[in-house]
Amino acid sequence: MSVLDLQLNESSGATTAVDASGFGHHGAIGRHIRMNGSWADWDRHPPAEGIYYGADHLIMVDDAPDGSLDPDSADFTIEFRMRSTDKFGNILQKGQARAVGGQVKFQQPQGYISCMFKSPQVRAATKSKTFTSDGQWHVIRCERTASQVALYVDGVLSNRIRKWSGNINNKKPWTIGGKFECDTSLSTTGADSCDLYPGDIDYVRMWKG
Ligand SMILES: [Ca+2]
Ligand SMILES: [Ca+2]
Repeated sequence: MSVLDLQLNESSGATTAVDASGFGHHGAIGRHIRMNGSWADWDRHPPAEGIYYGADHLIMVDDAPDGSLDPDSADFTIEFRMRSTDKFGNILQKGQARAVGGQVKFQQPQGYISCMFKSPQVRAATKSKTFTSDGQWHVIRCERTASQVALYVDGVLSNRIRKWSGNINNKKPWTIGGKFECDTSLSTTGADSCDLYPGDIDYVRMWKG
């Protein structure tokens, strides 16, 4: 079942990313993000910059009280279309390292997209064998099932880890474009960078079960 369908086709200046899934999981569009009617464009803030922008650099979708945006123990698939030329940034995540209930995260260390599902008990992460920060559009799809986490790039299986990733349900929002709890002037955040994503995202879709 589709639980999130952000087409990101909003016009310039829009502040709400409409969810077409029917669940009403609309996103809040931060000020850094330029919408153009077709996709969303994030500006560039390297980790070394060290400035905390809060929600300005993010599209945030609140946690759903009914759990529909959490994997729980179910099959869970995430797909998005992205274009980037930088080798850093967290594209999409629900929760950070210290989140109670686990987390889900996509990042692109060295320009290779990775997908991680982490429950309180076990972590399953896999990294693309395809260089994804080459300035071309890529469809990234990560399928979490009872037996594996499988990562597809442009419809082709790129890598997988054959491992159950457990029961994941936290109270955190989905953040598109980086972390939210990452003000490094605070000792409590547990983050050394906001890992702000520079690039474009055409859409984000999720399915549960
Ligand atoms: Ca939740
Ligand atoms: Ca779009």
